[in-house]
Amino acid sequence: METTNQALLDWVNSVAELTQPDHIQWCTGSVEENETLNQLLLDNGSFEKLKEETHPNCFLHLSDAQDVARVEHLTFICTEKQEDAGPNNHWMSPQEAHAKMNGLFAGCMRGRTMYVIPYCMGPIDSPISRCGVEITDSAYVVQNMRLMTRMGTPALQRIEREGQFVKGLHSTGELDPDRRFIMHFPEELAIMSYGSGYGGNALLGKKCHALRIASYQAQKEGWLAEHMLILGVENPQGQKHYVAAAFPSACGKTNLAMLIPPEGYVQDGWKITTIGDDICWMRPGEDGRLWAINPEAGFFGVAPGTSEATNPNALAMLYKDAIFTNVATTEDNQPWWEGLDDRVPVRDWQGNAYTEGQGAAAHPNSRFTVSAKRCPSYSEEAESASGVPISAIIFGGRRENLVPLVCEARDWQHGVLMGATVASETTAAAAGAVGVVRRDPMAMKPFCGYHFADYWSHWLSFDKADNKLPKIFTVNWFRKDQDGRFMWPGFGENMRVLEWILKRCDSQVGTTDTAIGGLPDPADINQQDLDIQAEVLNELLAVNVKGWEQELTEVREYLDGFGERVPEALYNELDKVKAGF
Ligand code: SAT
Ligand code: MN
Repeated sequence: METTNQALLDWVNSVAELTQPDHIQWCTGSVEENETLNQLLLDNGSFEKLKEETHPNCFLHLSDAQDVARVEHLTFICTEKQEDAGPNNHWMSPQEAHAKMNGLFAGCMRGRTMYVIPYCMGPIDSPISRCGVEITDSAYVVQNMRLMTRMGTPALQRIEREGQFVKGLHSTGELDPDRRFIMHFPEELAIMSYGSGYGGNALLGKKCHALRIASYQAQKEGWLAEHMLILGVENPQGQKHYVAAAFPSACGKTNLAMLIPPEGYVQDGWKITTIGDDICWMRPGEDGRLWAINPEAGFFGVAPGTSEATNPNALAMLYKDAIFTNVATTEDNQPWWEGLDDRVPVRDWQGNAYTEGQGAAAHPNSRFTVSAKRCPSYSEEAESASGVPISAIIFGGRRENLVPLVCEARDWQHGVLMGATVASETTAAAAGAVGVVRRDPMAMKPFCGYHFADYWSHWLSFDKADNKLPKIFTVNWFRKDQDGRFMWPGFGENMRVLEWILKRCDSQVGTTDTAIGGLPDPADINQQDLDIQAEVLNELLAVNVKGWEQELTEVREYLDGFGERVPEALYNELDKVKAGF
């Protein structure tokens, strides 16, 4: 018997009966297990070894060309009542979904090994953490889960102590897009995913558990499961603040989480530490502040654009013990992607010979997987059982126009409206058109496991007298001028905006109050060594009244789309903004 938890044992047995694997392997997380699976993946061609001298213990995985991103149109929330899933989700009844999935899973692991991966999302000893078990027939998934979660024996022991776990069943199936579904059963704390081996579709601890299922649990239990990075900022006086920031996929969360401040800041003694780059679970502590953990233990980051200039910390962690998915390779078999450097790769992400000028060599959503411990800026606080107290929450998006560089909400309620209505241009992280503006509330559009209107009510419910809630801000690093050039330098220079935000948290600077919120006086943004013209900064911090009136009309229509469940408070806030012009 592999576990003392009867429910787990029964479930594993019933899955084996359904899927008919040749072997069942319970994953312990041991070093030998890691080595054996790497060897197996090398032997069956799923892994290729990268150059050992420059990239020890690094592997390349090239996926099926049709399986390179999350598939939102095939992702379902299966609640008993359709309205509980909300218009923000595709819905299927649990009965229909189970029938469909049981059909797909029947006998699908014949000739394969079924891996049972107990995992813990968050530090093993944290009360905020939650456990799950993923069953999969993909050794690639096991190796990614090993880097992304705390998996194996310690997680199983916690499950045996607590009795509770999320059940995730995954098979790569035939990788046929017509036989691909990602089903969530929040009421059963269960996930079933078939037909894809790609990150967010297959590493079930990540978006499926830590966001879709966890957001549902969080609403019932009074906490928040969010698509946010968490970073620590230490000022020259040694005071530490923690910031949580929500951005849609592939909008620079990893870069912001690992930011290296401009030279002058470093000399003055500013420091940024990384807690997480994608997911944040937070709850009010006894002191009324929101305390947050990163439920993950690794990074599944977008490779293209990652370079010595944009994210030196990320680059530093990618020379050892990493998995690269769908990147290109150089002549001497090093991983390569657009934006890394000016070498020309010889093989593209599909394994074909590549010559210069043939377009992108790495897939735009190619990824690296690496343990967080490899990151030079990774903070010890990320392992803290109590989490870290959050001083500021940031909502961001990718908007060429209109949205200012930074703007502060008047209060929590206004901040919830800001978060609920942020929009962003779409990226390659999801299948579908790139560059289309869509509203992406709290960057949770593809990840909220229930009705958005109920989610906003849940956010509003934290506004209680005893809570000392973070201040809320919006940011936009992506404004462009008439010639299509970025107006703000971004990356490390975003430190200047963070500094302003923290000064606001400590009441050291004021704001210019406008209808849309509090904007900085440009003089309060540190411009030392910054190459930006005064008019450009002024424009980044200006309110385009006409543009905002149009935006507000669209925002109202958007809220209306969620029907009667939309909290009145959001409409009141919207009226306040409108009345402010
Ligand atoms: O969904 S993934 O976790 O694979 C990546 C992302 O979209 O953030
Ligand atoms: Mn993400």
